[in-house]
Amino acid sequence: MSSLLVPGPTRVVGVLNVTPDSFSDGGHFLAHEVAVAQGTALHAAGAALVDVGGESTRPGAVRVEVAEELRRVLPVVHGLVDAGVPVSVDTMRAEVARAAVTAGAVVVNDVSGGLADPEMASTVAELGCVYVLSHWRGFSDVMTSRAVYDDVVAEVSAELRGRLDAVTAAGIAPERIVLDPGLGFAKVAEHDWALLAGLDQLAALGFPLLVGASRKRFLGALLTGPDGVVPPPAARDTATAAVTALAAARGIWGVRVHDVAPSVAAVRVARAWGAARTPVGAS
Ligand code: PMM
Repeated sequence: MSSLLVPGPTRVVGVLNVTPDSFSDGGHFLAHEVAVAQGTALHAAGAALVDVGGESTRPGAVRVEVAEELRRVLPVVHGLVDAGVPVSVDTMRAEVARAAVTAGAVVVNDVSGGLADPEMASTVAELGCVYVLSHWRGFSDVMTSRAVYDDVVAEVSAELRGRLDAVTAAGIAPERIVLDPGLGFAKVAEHDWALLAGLDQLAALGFPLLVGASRKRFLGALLTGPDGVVPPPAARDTATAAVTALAAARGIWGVRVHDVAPSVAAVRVARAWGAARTPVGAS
């Protein structure tokens, strides 16, 4: 088993988007050296992994060419690997996954769960790295219209099960897989909350879980003031850390966040709380 997946406290995965248009940090880290410095800082703040992405997945985003995605991501992966930072690559493309893992990335984080690129599962199987498989129902241009469920937790579980069967049939070792409910991907706020509340049901699939709530729309909606003003993404970090604390208390494998330090603190709180708990009735 990869050392990344041995049981332990909830890992904090730092987000590093090298895109001009990601919803919360787009355009901030376009220069490669700035991106490497930011990734190194996320690691120093306690991120177990830094997740480098070169294609925005926000609703309505247009796809980038593979050459452009490689141009954005690869120098940053190289720079972080050289600096000793464990790297994950956030991509839906097998070609980018292969290049990044060859450059030293240890995780492929595919928000499409292998659906966007038919070569992804066999490529990851061959690379032998950890694979984050997310729940997904379509690219950014159609995902909002596909946010329709009768029982979101049951349907996401079943669809993840289907993807697990497909990617393991393509050769990915089950012990290298992490599942992610894909908050915000073909989901509206009520779905995101139901999935967070249903983490135990998702855990019953038998795989480590990663949750990416950081700065997402459902937190913006939650924090909207009486004046109707939705706080901007960067003003949602405290709420993100609260999600981390609650998710860590459920014992999940990891959280993917933009602002690492508050989530590292939240994981510690959840751990200390759990360790101090005495069974009811114990003297
Ligand atoms: N969310 C975004 C991008 N990548 N990867 C995983 N595994 N889970 C997520 O929820 C997720 C992701 C959304 O965009 P962002 O990079 O701006 O947070």
